[in-house]
Amino acid sequence: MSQQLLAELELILGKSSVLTSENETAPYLTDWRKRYSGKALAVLLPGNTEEVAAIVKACAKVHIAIVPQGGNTGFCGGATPDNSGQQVVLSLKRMNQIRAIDVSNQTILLEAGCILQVVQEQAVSEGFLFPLSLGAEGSCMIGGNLATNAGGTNVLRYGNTRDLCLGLEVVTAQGEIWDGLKGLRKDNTGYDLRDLFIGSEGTLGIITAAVMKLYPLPISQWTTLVATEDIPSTITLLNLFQKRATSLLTGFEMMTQESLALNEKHFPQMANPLKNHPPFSILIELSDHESEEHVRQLLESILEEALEMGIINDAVIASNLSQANAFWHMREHITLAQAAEGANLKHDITIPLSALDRFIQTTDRLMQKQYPGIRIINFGHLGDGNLHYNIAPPEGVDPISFNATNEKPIHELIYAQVESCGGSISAEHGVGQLKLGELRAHKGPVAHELMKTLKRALDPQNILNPHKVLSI
Ligand code: FAD
Ligand code: 2HG
Ligand code: ZN
Repeated sequence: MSQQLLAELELILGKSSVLTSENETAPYLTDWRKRYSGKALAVLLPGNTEEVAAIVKACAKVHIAIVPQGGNTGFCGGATPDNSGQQVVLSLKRMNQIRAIDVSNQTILLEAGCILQVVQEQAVSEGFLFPLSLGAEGSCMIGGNLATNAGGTNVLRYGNTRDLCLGLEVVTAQGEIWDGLKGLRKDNTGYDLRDLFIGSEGTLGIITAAVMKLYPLPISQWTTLVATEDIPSTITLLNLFQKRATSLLTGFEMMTQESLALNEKHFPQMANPLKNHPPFSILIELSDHESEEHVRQLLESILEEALEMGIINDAVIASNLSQANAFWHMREHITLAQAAEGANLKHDITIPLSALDRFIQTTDRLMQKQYPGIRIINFGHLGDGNLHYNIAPPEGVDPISFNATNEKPIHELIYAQVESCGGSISAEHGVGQLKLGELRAHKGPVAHELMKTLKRALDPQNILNPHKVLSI
């Protein structure tokens, strides 16, 4: 049966786009963190939407499950097949055409396999900003960004991927093509199908193309690194920037002393320019459409006010683009420093800003009490209330054996605090297979059952990315 399917897939795609040998398929079978590995009947590389539809029809006929994959940078194992060797991985990487830029509508129509950085660069070359920005932008793809509703560093000004999307083209679990690419800013014709597919992590449909919003390119961006003593003063600082800079505030990122110490251990060239290793280093970006002078003066004046209020101790303003980039590299390298240090436990959470201090104080205390010497690598998009509250074992302890014993109770401890503070267990990375077990408790039985009802209705054979997000 498998041989028959492979022959049919080769007819649809051509032999060279059906990968079956071990060395060709290997890069698609393990995730970025090297936490999940699987096997696949084949890795398929369709070149257009009709081919995707034909693949789904062929697989549906023989009940073979399909795992969609973009850049394979996801953190929750959503793009990795199981171990049965009976699933196919469908990589969108060959579908990487930017189909059109509509200058009047300020939109870009592109295929799911476009690499995010290529989209950003294309937008700039046409005088626009495509604001989605994240550390993996050199390899993640727009279809993956949509399927995970990715966040990143510009969310507090432009929203997450969902907010940037005006339309989708999707191949359904029956192999039908839904053309929802009108790109309208208003469309109240019943249920919002677009929003259903965004963030569904390949479990409801395969995204093949999208219409995304573009924005005017700012004239000038200014970046500063600021030292704060504690979370309450950091939030007062955020509120001050929100009040005085309003929509000019495009980034507000937090890095703890421990996060930057780990960075410096693995990347000594990335020393914190702020003096005396402050408890919190805050990276703030303003983007202006008026003039360089206007934004610089505004930034200096807000920082002066913050100093007078006693909510910051020190500040460094990037004097040129390369210094601003160095600040951003420092922020983005924390993930890489953690990877270099060894396996770690990720908690990508959101907490209402009003409960953030309580969350950190209580959780830090409980963690240290329960696991003396534990390393809490806490950083993230503080402007969105989104913490990457990551955990590494005490210095010198083997992470693999530590995690084998302690992963579950650590997740439970942290997620209990997230719940009690009214937060979410996934701010931006999604659920995949990593948080499958926790989702039911977190969503509550009614929401969880509604999700299952949708999944059964749209994919009754359960062939689209089964056992990801939901286990049915
Ligand atoms: P993949 O990893 O290939 O897939 C992710 C999920 O989407 C899987 O479930 C897959 O089945 C599904 N999928 C992929 N393509 C499609 C499609 N066309 N149709 C349907 N389903 C599909 N994430 C953030 O949100 N914010 C960050 O700041 C951030 N920073 C990161 C930094 C680094 C260094 C790394 C490695 C990752 C980071 N991520 C971040 C996580 C990751 O980059 C995002 O989740 C990204 O959106 C995944 O895109 P991808 O193309 O790699 O998707
Ligand atoms: C970021 O904000 C990413 O840099 C990665 O979401 C977070 O490594 C992480 O846990
Ligand atoms: Zn993040």
